[in-house]
Order: sequence, then structure tokens, then C-alpha cells
Amino acid sequence: MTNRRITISEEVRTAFSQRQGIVALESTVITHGLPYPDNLATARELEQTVRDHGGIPATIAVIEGQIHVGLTDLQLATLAQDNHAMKLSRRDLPLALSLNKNGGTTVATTMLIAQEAGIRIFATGGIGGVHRGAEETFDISADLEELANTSVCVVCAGAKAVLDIPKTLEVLETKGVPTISYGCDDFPAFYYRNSGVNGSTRLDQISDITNLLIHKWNLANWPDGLCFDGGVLIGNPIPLADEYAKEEIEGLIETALSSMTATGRDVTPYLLAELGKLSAGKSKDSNIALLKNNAALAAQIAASLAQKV
Ligand code: PSU
Ligand code: MN
Repeated sequence: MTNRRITISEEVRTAFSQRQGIVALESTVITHGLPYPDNLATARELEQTVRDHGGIPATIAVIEGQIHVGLTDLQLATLAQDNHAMKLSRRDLPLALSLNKNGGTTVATTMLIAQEAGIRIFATGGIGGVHRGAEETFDISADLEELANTSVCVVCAGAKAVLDIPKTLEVLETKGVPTISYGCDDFPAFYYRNSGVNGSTRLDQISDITNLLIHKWNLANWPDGLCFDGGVLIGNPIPLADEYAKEEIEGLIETALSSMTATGRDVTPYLLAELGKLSAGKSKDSNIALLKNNAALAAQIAASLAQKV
């Protein structure tokens, strides 16, 4: 039997001992979200963006059945080129370990591994949520369940644009997940800034976010403090310059949805690839821009939190 513990890279272990801000990064975006070689270039750029903003990146993935927190460049490159890598949501993780597979971890699985490793801040593109037509299909991402239960702060550009945003926010409210819009009123809509959906709370300062985390998880260890386990979701709107016009991208999403035959775990990868084709690569550029923007914010939150606790 191989050792089933989590392998934490040297750099990440050093960051813990020096109390630096650490940012978890997911890997489904590498294996299933972006095509090669953009996926590899973006994975490297996201790590660099975290460093540039005062944090240490910890990309999380499964390599040959072993959970890794912090990847070498060779491991990143291997994952980015592996057409057989699995998409690992919570239910799939034990399977990948038992089969010695490579896999990209979704938001749900990255959260659970981050918590296990002691990392509190995590940057992604968009979370999974309630799919349009979920009243028929029951397609609701395991990401929402993980946000309910796992104490990690997830920085995203909103729920993926192909989802039902109001229903996603309703479920998050039911599950007790604080949902924050950073510097904007609406919850951001991934490819564009203003979803028109309220249902989240606006915070404008990074220190407001870190104070929320301290209160939620009682990181100050107040003797009489309440600890509310579970996640916090930060919606960080895509930069203005990289935003997609709402009418334009919504039209493309409708087209992609109308011809879709994919089901289950294949829905998101199919839609992202189809949108890439329909938009002649423009949706991909927006996706990369918002990922970097989220990595930058997450690094600042992690650095700020590391100074306070
Ligand atoms: N958003 C993207 N690209 C992605 C994903 C989200 O722009 O690849 C991935 C994330 O890893 C997210 C997952 O956790 O899709 C959700 O998949 P599902 O809806 O099948 O749970
Ligand atoms: Mn699903």
C-alpha cells in the first residue's frame, strides 16, 4: 500500500512555519476547464499572481493516486497534458485514490483538502451551483454542500454563467453560507459584472473580509466566542476591461444549452468548450482574466489574515 496521507510541498510547509498567507488553487480548471496549452500557462500565471500579491500558492490535485498540496512544475505540466485525468468532486476522490489515477479537484474537493491541510483561503474561477432547469434534472453541484460544511473562504467571479444564479444564492442562504460581493452591489455573474441579482452582501475592504472570517471561525479564540463552521463565498467581479457584454454571452449560452446532450459531470466541461468555440476564444480570455483577478484578491486576503491571527 502506498501512503495515503496528503503530500504537502516543501514551499507550502515553509510558508506554514513562517506564517505566510497561503492560497489554495483548484485543478479541474487545468484538467477540464481550459484547453492545452492555455491551461498550463494559466496555472503557472495564477501561481505567479498569488506570489505577486504577497501569498504562497498551493495548487491542489491528485497525481497517481496521491493527494498533493503544492505541485512541482513537472506535475503541473503532466496534469495539463493528461487527457485521461479525472474530474474529482467529493464522491470521486476515494475512487481516484484507489485506482492510482491523476485528477483535477473541483471546488468541493479542493476545499476539503485545503481544510485538511490547514489552508483557509482558496481562489477559483466560478463555483458550481444550481443548474438552469434543476427542478427537472436535480443538477446541483456538490460545491454548495461543501460550502455549507467546510471552513474555507472561496474567492470566485460568481457562479458559473451557465447556472441559475438566484437559485444558487437561495441554496447558499439556506445552508448558512455568507455570500459577499466585493466592491459591487449585485452578485457578480462570471463573464460580466452585474448579474442583476441581489441576495449577497457588499463589502469594500479586504480588512472587512478578514474580520468576517475571524468572527465566523472564532480565529481570535475568544473564550466565549461562537464558531460557525462552514465556508464563506466571496464574489469578485471580473475586471471591467475583460467583461463580456451580457446580451452577447447570454445569447451564446442559450445556443450552447439548446444543443447540449451532455449530462452529469460532463455538463460544465462541455459548455465551457462550446462557449469557447462560439465566442472564437473570447470566453476563454475572459475566464483567464477573472481567474487571475481572483488569485490576486485571495492572496491579499490570505496575507491580511496571516497578519491578524
Ligand atoms: N468554473 C469554470 N471552470 C471550471 C469549473 C468551474 O469556469 O472548470 C469547475 C470547478 O472545479 C467547479 C466544477 O467546482 O467545475 C463544478 O462542476 P459540477 O457542476 O459538475 O459540480
Ligand atoms: Mn452537476
